Amino acid sequence: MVSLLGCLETKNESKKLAEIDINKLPVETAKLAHAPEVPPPITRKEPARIKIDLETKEVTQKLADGVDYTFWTFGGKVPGPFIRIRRGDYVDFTLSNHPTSKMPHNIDLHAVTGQGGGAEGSFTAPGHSSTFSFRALNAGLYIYHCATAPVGMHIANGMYGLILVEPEEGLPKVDKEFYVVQSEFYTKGKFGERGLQPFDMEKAIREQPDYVVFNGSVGAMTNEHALQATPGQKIRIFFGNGGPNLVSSFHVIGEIFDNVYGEGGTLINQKNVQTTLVPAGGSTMVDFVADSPGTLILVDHSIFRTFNKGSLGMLKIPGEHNPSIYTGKTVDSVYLPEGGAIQKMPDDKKPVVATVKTLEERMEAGKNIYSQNCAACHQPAGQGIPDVFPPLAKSDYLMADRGRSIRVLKNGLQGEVVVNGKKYNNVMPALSLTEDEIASVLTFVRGSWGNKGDAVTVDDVRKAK
Ligand code: HEC
Ligand SMILES: [Cu+2]
Repeated sequence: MVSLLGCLETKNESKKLAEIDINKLPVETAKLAHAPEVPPPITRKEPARIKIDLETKEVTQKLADGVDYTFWTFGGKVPGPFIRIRRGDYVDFTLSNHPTSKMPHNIDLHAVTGQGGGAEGSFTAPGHSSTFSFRALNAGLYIYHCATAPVGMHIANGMYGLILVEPEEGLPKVDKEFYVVQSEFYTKGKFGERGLQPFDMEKAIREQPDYVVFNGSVGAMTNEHALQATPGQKIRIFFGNGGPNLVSSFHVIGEIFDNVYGEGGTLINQKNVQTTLVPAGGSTMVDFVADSPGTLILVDHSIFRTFNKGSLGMLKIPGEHNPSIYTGKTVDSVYLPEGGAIQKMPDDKKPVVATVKTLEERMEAGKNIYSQNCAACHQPAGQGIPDVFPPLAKSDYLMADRGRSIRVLKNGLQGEVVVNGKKYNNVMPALSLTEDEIASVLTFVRGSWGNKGDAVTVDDVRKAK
């Protein structure tokens, strides 16, 4: 009964919020902050109309010492910026996709009540902008992420961040707020292997990351980048888990959380907590007082991730070390990452590749490969996006030259091409598909959506140079 009443109340409140005339609201531009910073608390007592501009950009940056990675980002960094609004605010959200992007992107904000959390209204091809608006009906701390297919890949490449919707009365005041997001990276090379590391889809599907990190890279919050506080300060950590796969056992070595806002809701649902569970695509808020000077260590207490994969951050509280609370070995000797080398398993067995034989099997396999690898750009029914991604449905370019279409898939394509009388001048990346996969996907696209081509065999693919 009580819960039913509660539920009805929330409904009525949401209705009231939705009735506020958006044209009478004061207009503001949202203040965004990059991790570990948090924009200041909102002091407004009334809702506002908030303008948010976010840019998606693909950038190559450091993942660990000596290791680079091409991140797909919101705002040029991982995680994307912290967004802070107030319940009842009406948000005009513009997503711009940088012209140098290879991929279309969008945004699903878990704070949005509406189709795809905004994903549908924000789907944006490179060099374009999209705007949609939403009302913040629920307070809480929410993940946002890209939801363009293949969704897992966009998240795995760095596309997530946090949006805080403050309750009308605000959150209890603290002295210092930090923004931390955990996530995993899946690379072709093992942990620490030097150079520019590409994304590894196989490992991502198996949920076996090489890196588990806080704020986008190994060491983003250690040593000279450590978080700083002074003794006695009340501290709040806004903690998100971008995933894409792992659940975090968030713990701060040397502290106890006085308050936990479980799963990023607005209720303090537990006090005096050691480790709190944060689901993938979820969040938490924790409050504690930095009572004792020293270096607190933020970890995922699934502990191999911390010592071998990077999920380690530091919060330094200067002052005289208090040996009755924190003694023994120094931090550096205890927490020196051991690396991933010892984790290699013997792999002397070769995988058995399932061979596709009949035309039906080829079409079926090709359809799957298409939806996972091509649909994000060429669109689910092969219709393409004007000026950016050429159509495959009824494409004269595709159908005119079988060998050429095989080469497009083997090597990628750039420079000007003319498809059905329209010019395109973009980049199609080489997708590193196997010969078998190329045969299947080409058989599928050349035999679908009104295209009437013959099957492409592995032998054809092998011969095309
Ligand atoms: C990242 C976006 C992207 C992905 C993913 C992608 N393509 Fe393309 N594709 C392009 C672009 C851009 C062009 C045009 C390149 C140019 O302008 O030179 C293109 C061109 C083509 C063409 C030749 C032009 C035409 O319309 O016939 C074919 C065929 C093609 N792609 C097939 C595929 C297939 C099959 C897949 C999946 C296995 C795929 N593409 C995945 C972006 C993409
Ligand atoms: Cu994306």
